[in-house]
Amino acid sequence: MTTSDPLDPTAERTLVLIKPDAYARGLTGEVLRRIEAKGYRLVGLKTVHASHDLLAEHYVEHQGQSFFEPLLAFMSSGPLVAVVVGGNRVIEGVRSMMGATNPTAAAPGTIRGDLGRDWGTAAVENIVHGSDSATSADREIALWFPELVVQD
Ligand code: D4T
Repeated sequence: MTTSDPLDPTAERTLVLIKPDAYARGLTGEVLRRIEAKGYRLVGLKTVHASHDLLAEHYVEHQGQSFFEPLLAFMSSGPLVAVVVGGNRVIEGVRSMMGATNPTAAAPGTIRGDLGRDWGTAAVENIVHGSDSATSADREIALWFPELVVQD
């Protein structure tokens, strides 16, 4: 049982995106259920139909890759659910729950391994995003949830 307050702005947080494939397939609840069942807390949550500009900023590190535009087209193809998740070592924990990027290769038991598959599309549709470091989490939370960022 964690003793830290997940709404404490100094507690570790990560950004999770429940991607448009999962939203369209009605899997939002299942992904949230797994995160909550693991013991993490939902700090902020919203349904967003993301713009090309927001997604280009979110995925800026992939600019120039062949999959960049297909990825943005997929991610803006319908609503997604953006979630700030809190808890000790939550960044690492959510990445572990997600499984490998390629849903065919993702281990059974992981979110991508259990719920995702290859649909033969130009961009990998893999159910969920989670920040990969504390630096990424801070940047991504500021992008998707500016209202949660505490100014110094
Ligand atoms: P995200 O960022 O969505 O949590 O995924 P990962 O951290 O697991 O994977 P990533 O940053 O390498 O890729 C970001 C995003 O791009 C899609 N993608 C990736 C794709 O469509 N084609 C590709 O060849 C790769 C490598 C999937 C996830």
